[in-house]
Amino acid sequence: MARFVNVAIGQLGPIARSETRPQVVVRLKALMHQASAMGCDLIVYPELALTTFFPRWYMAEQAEIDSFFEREMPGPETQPLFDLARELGIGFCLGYAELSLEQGRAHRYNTSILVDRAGAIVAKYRKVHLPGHAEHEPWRRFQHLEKRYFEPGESFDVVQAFGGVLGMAICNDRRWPETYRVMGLQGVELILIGYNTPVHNPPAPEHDDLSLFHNQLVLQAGAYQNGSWVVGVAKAGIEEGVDQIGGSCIIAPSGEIVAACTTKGDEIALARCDLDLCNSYKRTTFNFDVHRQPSAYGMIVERKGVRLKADGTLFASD
Ligand code: CDV
Repeated sequence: MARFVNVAIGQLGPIARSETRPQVVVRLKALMHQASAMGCDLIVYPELALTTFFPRWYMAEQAEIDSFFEREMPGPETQPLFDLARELGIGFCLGYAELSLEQGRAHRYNTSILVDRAGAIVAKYRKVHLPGHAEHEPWRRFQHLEKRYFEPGESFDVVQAFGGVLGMAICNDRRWPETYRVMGLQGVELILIGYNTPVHNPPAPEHDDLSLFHNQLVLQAGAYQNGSWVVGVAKAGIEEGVDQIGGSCIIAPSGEIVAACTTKGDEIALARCDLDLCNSYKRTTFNFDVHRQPSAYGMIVERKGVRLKADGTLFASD
């Protein structure tokens, strides 16, 4: 039996700092209605999709920081999205800032959830690769304080859902091959990735002209090298004065882009993802059991950063 999942990109345009959760949920619901009319099974929203991208500001008061976090999911303001999903029989993937109380201590994560067609949360992912910096750096045109406001997540798990093996990653994770490979080793067939990517990279402005290219490059490589579908979804446009890339797209296991958004606003693009298209890649070129050589890859987990030999010329093995 064919395993098709009709996946919709639920790209968002900018969210102003003054925009409330209920106002954003109205936009998310409008996208869900459009996706439903197009025969969608699963709609994917961006990273931190309920508020403006708040790590761009240094905030000293924890209460102000916490105003961007969700203490429950669904909560009263997000419940209408879950209700609509159940009514329409559509699943969704949603990024948000999670405040979780664990043994009396508060923990804050940059999180995505996968919700099934019945409105039940079937998987939660906490962003592993947190970019940016932990201290206020006033020389930047805008801050990127994810390392200050979030703790990193700990794993890339996959889940059986929508008739296949699904995984999630968030924004900066998509630039790291380890993200895809850890899920690839669990047989992932569909990877859902929301992002907020400013065009301007303060520490490396020479990359600015390449930001859309780098987005496609890593999403396409991750898909092909692991024989998986990949869905990349932007929060795009000029948000509080910061221009964020669009470039939302769906990539087949061949590495080809099969659907893409064309604006930097709220927009749907949809692809019929045949999960069985993964098979020919997973069984041939990227048959891990046959071709991988893990004994040669030890440094990947033993070493965090680059180590040079004392003469500085060659990579050393420990
Ligand atoms: N939200 C992100 O993770 N953004 C990063 C930016 C800071 C480079 C990204 O990798 O797109």
